[in-house]
Amino acid sequence: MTEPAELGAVKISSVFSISHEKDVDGLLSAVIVSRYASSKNLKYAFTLTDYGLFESVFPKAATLRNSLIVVTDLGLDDHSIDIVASSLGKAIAQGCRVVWLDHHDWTDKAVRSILSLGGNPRLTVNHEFCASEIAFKVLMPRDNVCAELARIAHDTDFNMRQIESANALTDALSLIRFGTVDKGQDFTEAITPILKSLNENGMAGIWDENAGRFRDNLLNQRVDAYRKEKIKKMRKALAGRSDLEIHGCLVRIVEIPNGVTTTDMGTWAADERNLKVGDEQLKVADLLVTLSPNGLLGFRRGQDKIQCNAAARLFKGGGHPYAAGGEYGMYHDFQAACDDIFTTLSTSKEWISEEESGSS
Ligand SMILES: [Mn+2]
Repeated sequence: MTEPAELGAVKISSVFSISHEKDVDGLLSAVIVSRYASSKNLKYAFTLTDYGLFESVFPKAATLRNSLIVVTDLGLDDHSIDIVASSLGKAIAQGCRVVWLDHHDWTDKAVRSILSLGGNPRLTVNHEFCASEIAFKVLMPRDNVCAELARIAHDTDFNMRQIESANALTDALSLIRFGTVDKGQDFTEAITPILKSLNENGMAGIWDENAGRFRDNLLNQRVDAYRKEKIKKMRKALAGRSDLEIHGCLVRIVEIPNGVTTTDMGTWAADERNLKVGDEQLKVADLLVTLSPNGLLGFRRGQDKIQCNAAARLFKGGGHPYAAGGEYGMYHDFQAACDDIFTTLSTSKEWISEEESGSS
C-alpha cells in the first residue's frame, strides 16, 4: 500500500463515504474516512449499506459534484456492476473522484469495471487486512486514532476477540441494527451519533476504558440486556444440540434463533465453562455447525485441523479455515436436518486435514 490518496488536480469540496453496515469493520472504515475529511477540512456525509441494496445507494453518488467518493468494506458483485459503474461514471463526469478500499473477493470483470471508469479511480483490494486497516494505511497512516480504530476492527473482523471494547461495539452495532430493522428505521441515521463521537475522540469518545463500559448509560444498559438475552438463547440452542462423532471428530449442530449470529455462538460454545448442560459437562466440539431458521449454515472449529471452508463447500458455501458459511435449505424437522448434514459430512474427509493450518 502506498501514500495517502492524493486528490490530484480535481477540485474536491466534500467527501461521500459508502461503507458496509453489517459490522464494526464497515463502521470504523467510515469513521476513518470521516477523519480524513476532517483533516482536509472537507464536508463529510456517509451512508452504510449491504449487498443487495446497491441500487438504492449508488445512484445517490451520481448526483454529487466535486466529491471524493470513498467506498469501503464492500465487494462488487458482477450483477451490481452496471448500476455501480454508471452511477460512479456520472459522478466522475461531474468532477468527482473515486477511491474504493476493500478486502473481499473481486472478479476480474468487477476490477476492470472500476479501473476503467476514468478520472484515475483508485482501487485497493487486499485480503490480508480488514477494510479499516486498509483505509487507515491508505488515507490516514500517521493518525493515532485511526490506528486504534483499525486495531479494533481487525480484532472483530478476524474474530480474535481480545479487545473488550471491540466485543462491546460488535454487540452494540448488532442490537442497534436489529432495533432499526424491527422499527423500520434508517440504520445510517441511528448510528450517526456514534460515528460522530468516534470521529472526534476515537474509542475514548464512546467507551470508558477504565470502567470497561460505554459512556452512554442507556446504550450500556441495552448492551448488557442484549448480552443476557443472547446467552439465554445460546443456552437453549445448546440444550437442543445434536452431536455425532464423524471420522473421529466431534461434530455438533445447533439451531440458532434470530438475534444470535454464528460468530456469537461459535465464540461462546468454544469456552468449556459455557458447556454445562444440567449435570453434564460437554466437550468443546471439533466442528460446530449452526443452522438458522432460514436454512443457512455456519461453521466454526474447536481445533486447527478442521477446515471449515472445506466443510462449507459440501453445502454450496465457502469461507476461511476457521470460519465459513453454507446453505442447507428450508427445513421443518431439526433432527432430520441434522441427520442429513451428518450424512453429507461423513461422505468426505476433506474438512479434516492432517496438518494444522491457519489461525483459529
Ligand atoms: Mn470487513
